Amino acid sequence: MLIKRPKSSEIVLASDITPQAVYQERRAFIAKMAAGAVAGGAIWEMANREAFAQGAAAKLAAKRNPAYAILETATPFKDATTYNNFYEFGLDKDEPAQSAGRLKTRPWTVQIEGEVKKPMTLDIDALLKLAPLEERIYRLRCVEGWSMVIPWVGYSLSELIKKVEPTGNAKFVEFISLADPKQMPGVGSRVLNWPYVEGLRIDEAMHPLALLGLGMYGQTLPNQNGAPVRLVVPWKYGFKSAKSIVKIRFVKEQPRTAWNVSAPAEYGFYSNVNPNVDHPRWSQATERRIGEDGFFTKKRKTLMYNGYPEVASLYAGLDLKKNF
Ligand SMILES: Nc1nc2c(c(=O)[nH]1)N[C@H]1C(S)=C(S)[C@@H](COP(=O)(O)O)O[C@H]1N2
Ligand SMILES: [Mo]
Repeated sequence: MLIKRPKSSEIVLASDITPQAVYQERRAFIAKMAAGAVAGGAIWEMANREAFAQGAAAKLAAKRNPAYAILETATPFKDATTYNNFYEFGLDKDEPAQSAGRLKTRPWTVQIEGEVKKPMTLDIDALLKLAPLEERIYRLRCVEGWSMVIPWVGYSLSELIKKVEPTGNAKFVEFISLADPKQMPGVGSRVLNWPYVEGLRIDEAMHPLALLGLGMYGQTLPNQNGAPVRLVVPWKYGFKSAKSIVKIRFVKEQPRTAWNVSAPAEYGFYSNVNPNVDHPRWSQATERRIGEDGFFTKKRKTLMYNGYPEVASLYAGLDLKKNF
């Protein structure tokens, strides 16, 4: 493959810039390629052919939203689906791919309750139809120091939130994953309190970048990636992105999240990707991109908010060293 990968300094987050600037940046990007005659979108497809060499699964058509597409090489499908954190299916990275096959993802309902005017229970087909599906290319960075670039399919979580009409008391949103020991062998372990719970402040949850994920790589979510519905919060460490969600609850108080309960000194509520705040046991300044590991592969510098600076205003006045 002769196509050059963009350096991190060349990463373009289209939502940061005007359409004109997007166009110029894309032209500059294309000019760097030997095959200068090919259109920008096609170059991305070419560079990502390997990523799309995937097994058979239910197709999920979605239009790419260029405002939410980072121009980085996507992680190969095989890596994104065999190197997973999903503790309900085991602690090792390869275990979810081996044991999540038995998870029954249909029928599936998500119960939405708490401080809302219109509580509702939606099944997966209703969720698939709730808003137009978009493809968004987001980074997911794990607190362990690795990252992936994944073409997700879904829509802004705010679409769902608007439907249920939160009351003035809804200050936080809690996301609760399935915890079924019959289907999930890891739920027997005591590393976490089950069910897995995550949470966002309501304004974070309403930010258009926060994605309700229903698919990836043009198909429905593989079970090990959180089928049939998960959260993807691209500016936060991966553990905020709860998988296989069965309940969404609007609450007054900050939720007690699973990782925060198990290790409060290591995993705060906010969990913003922040290269300046070390994890107590290791640095967060750099990351390893899954799929490009080799003996001589240099680590990448981790970017503030994982490279999504438009969320910074959500945290104005908050001490990010205390509120990690
Ligand atoms: N229910 C549940 N959700 C979860 C986890 C988990 O163990 N259980 N792990 C989290 C962590 S630590 C990460 S890094 C991401 C990994 O998502 P991926 O396997 O799709 O890359 O899922 C997050 N969501
Ligand atoms: Mo993670």
